[in-house]
Amino acid sequence: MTVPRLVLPLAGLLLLSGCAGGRTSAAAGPATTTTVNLPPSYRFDPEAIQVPAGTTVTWTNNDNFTHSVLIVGSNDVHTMKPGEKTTITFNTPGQFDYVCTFHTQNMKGRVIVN
Ligand SMILES: [Cu+2]
Repeated sequence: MTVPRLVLPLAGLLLLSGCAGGRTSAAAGPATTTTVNLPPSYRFDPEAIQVPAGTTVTWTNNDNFTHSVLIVGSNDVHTMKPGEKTTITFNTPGQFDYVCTFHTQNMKGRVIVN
């Protein structure tokens, strides 16, 4: 007996669609990355990241307004005009919340250092 022509390709399609069904959990927790983007408008993306101790994190202001990064509890304001970057090195494990000093109500972020 021969296998009907359509059965094997169809089985392949079903397998593929089964694999694509799972959703990634990008929004569930801090992203593992060393770069934070400031896209238009007024936000840090991703808002929360996690890095190992000793990591230098880079923020890039791709918005059309001046923003800044101020680690809560420090006095070191890192101001970025449109197109500018700033970096902060995190040597101590812990949770570091930060704000944009120009838009403290809207722009908040967090760096978790492991
Ligand atoms: Cu801002």
